Amino acid sequence: MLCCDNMAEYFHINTPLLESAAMSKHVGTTVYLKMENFQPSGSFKIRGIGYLCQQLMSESNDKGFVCSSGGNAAMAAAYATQKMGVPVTIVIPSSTPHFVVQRLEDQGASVKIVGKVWDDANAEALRLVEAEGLVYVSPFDHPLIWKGNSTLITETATTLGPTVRPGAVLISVGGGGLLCGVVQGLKDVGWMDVPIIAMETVGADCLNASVKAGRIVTLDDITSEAKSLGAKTVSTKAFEYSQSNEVTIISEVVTDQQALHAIETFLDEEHVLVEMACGATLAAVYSGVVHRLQAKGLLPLILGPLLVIVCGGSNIDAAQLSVLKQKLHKN
Ligand code: PLV
Repeated sequence: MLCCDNMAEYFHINTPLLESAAMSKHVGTTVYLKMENFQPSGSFKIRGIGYLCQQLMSESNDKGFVCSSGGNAAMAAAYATQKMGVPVTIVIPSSTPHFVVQRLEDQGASVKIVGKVWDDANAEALRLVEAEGLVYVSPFDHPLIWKGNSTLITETATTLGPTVRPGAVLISVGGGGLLCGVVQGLKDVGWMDVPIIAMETVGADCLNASVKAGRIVTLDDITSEAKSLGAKTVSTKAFEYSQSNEVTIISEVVTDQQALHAIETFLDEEHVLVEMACGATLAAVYSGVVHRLQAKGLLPLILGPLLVIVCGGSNIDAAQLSVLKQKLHKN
């Protein structure tokens, strides 16, 4: 479905903001879930990627776009380009589940599987830009993506109304496009004092490693099963925000087991299946990260409503969930 604002048509929808009684009980304050899993393409990615594709449409000529992805940016790019009638080549690593390839092809995208992790696929996408003159679509690193992603927060502020202000925002971090969008959205609505809890998994923790080192570091490998968080290097803008005084970003890491436990609990309690990348966010509630931050004095003991960005993700189905259970419960 295409929606309209007063300026232009865009591809994302206004998603539900649900109060969760079960999660509120876990964390001891009201929890609002921003249900980005309901977006066309299955994740928040359509906000930024859809907006970027629209804005770059005139540059694409008849050659089209090339998008590197862990899976969800690809789903968004395939959706947007199909609506626009522009060809797209998607480059994904072998770690993206095969059923995603089928879904991308069903939407008319040409799919190339290159390398083991997203950074390998991205190198091939950049080569195609040079060799074939395709227009590059990054999954997270572009100001237009951040602008598109910022609508998540402006939309939430409109839904909550002027009297409600979150105590904190919980998100996942891959390359940092969601983080940059959320910071921009907080600026737009005057919520810059609202802390962001930026979640990653062990082995896909490029922001956390950089925050600890005080400089941008590149991970040797992606060892987490949360492949959609698997950028080896965080974007410069996201790192800069983590170091700046204008916004509070608390970088936290959970294990794959905690992320898996979170998606299982979310499925049981909310009846929604999301992927591991989103499980990292949810684990902050289910595995007590928020409580720990309160105990350390990094968050107030009496915390305002927690805004949880349910980023969603298509790299999961019942069979994939069983595979993850077997892999991770053995360890
Ligand atoms: N996934 C990107 C990057 O992968 C992609 O290509 O799909 N939650 C979900 C469900 C995601 O798919 C992603 C990013 C994130 C969170 C993190 O967003 P980011 O990259 O903007 O920090 C390698």
